Amino acid sequence: MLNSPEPTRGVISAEPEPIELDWSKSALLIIDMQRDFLEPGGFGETLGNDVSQLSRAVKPIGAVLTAARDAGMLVIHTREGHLPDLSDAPRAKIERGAPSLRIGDAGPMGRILIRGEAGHDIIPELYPLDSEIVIDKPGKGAFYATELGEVLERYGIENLLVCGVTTEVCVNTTVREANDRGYRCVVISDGCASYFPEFHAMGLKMIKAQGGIFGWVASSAAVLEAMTSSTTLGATS
Ligand code: C5J
Repeated sequence: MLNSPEPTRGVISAEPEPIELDWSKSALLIIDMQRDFLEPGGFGETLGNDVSQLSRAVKPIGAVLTAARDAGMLVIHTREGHLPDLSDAPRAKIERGAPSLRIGDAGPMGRILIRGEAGHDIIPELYPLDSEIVIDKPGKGAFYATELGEVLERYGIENLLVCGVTTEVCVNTTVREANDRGYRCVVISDGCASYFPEFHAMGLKMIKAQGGIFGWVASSAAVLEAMTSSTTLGATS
């Protein structure tokens, strides 16, 4: 692929239809695989969620991450979280609901959803390499109040392979933001997860419905297959 003289294009068997991508204009975008969402004692659990629901996405993401690294594809990780003084955290976000701990409160992995705390960090299994880009975001969407747009422009990226958590919140919000900005998003179905399996299923369905109104959905196996057996079809995406 990128690291070889082979063609740099590949066709992913996706829904609602296959999509051909130029790998040199594609990036892997891993959304919020943080301890705060996946481990007990973090933000996700304070909201009353069963955090074990998210672990199923780790292996598929790991497989695609390894392939992307081997291929020299741009890899971007995001982390949802706030500055220690909470100046970037809307009161409406902090005050809502009745969580066991609120954003900024001290928890077993440090202050909940605060940058620099242990819980805010990415899980060890998917830890970014020094060479990879990490985007800190205060919102659910990865474009809002971040440098993501400039980074993608700088690297000439047109296509995003998107995975992470949670399917219906930060993954969906980011895909919608990306779609409006003209990016082709292929969402890796088993590389996403939700605390609510029915929201995961519906979140994917919303993306690929109506001819792919927000993007495409493909399994990690289909993405890996396309990455390892690139072909050219003459399409221009
Ligand atoms: C949530 C996220 N669910 N990363 N954040 O609050 O999806």
